[in-house]
Amino acid sequence: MHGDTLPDLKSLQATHGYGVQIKFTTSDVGPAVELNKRGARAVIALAGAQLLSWQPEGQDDAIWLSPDAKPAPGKSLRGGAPVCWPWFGADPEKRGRPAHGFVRGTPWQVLRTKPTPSDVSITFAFQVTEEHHDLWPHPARAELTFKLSRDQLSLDLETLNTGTAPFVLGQALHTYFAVGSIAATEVTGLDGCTYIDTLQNWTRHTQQGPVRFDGEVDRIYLDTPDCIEIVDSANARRIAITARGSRSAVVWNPWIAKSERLGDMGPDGYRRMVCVETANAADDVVTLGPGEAHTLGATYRIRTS
Ligand code: TA6
Repeated sequence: MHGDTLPDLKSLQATHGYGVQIKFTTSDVGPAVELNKRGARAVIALAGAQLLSWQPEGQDDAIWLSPDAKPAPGKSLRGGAPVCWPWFGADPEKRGRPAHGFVRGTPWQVLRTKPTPSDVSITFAFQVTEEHHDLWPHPARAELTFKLSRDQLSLDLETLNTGTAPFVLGQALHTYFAVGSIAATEVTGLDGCTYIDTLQNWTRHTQQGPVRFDGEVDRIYLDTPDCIEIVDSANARRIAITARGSRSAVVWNPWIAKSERLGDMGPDGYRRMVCVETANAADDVVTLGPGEAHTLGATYRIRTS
């Protein structure tokens, strides 16, 4: 898939659709694919292969999407799970390239779909080509697989270095989770971790206890454990995040002033979301040699006990 054209939904349905389990459709925010499995549902925008919604069986949506989300070429929708690749955050080379890389909001190719008795999956691909050379001169391919089962959703982002020189890869699954009230939300599992506080001049600190929110939080946690949990007390549920190929995680809530600057968080949107991003960021970026591959993965599961 090259250029900015999105594929024809009819041909995608004919090639990759599968009854109610895999349906290509139009959504309020552009062409998307809907996955359904044993009472669970996920919706993914074709632009940027951006997760928009995930409802495990019997649960309300666990993904937050701004009511003001508007599609724009090369930009992600506010909310869902934008893919930050092949760098996280501001342009590491300070050349004025877009923050969080250049694959958000651009069409990814649908590579394959696969229903099984217990789950349904779809794989998207992004091929770096000559047209991206000014942005990123390294031949590479990214493949993002979503796998939905009754009570879990997995995202696995594999990067292959198809060139002849090594490159440094930074990335994140920049997921906006829905919570009942940010003031009654904690993130656990990070106690004792070092974090870089981007709001305190990128200085390093040690996390004491759960992460709580009474203002803007924008931190990159390092040497993170496999499992982090969002304790959503207002909804009497926890969202368990199990990471793969990652030892860093970003925790972000824009709060009031930043939400106003962003302008697309919707009225008081910050109260009902928290980003916990499974990443390879800061000290945790990955160097890929020619022909080498790395997978960044996350599995989400709701716990109510
Ligand atoms: O992951 C946190 C962060 O880097 C914040 O600093 C904020 O900029 C957020 O990402 C959203 O970035 P975006 O480019 O989507 O507005």
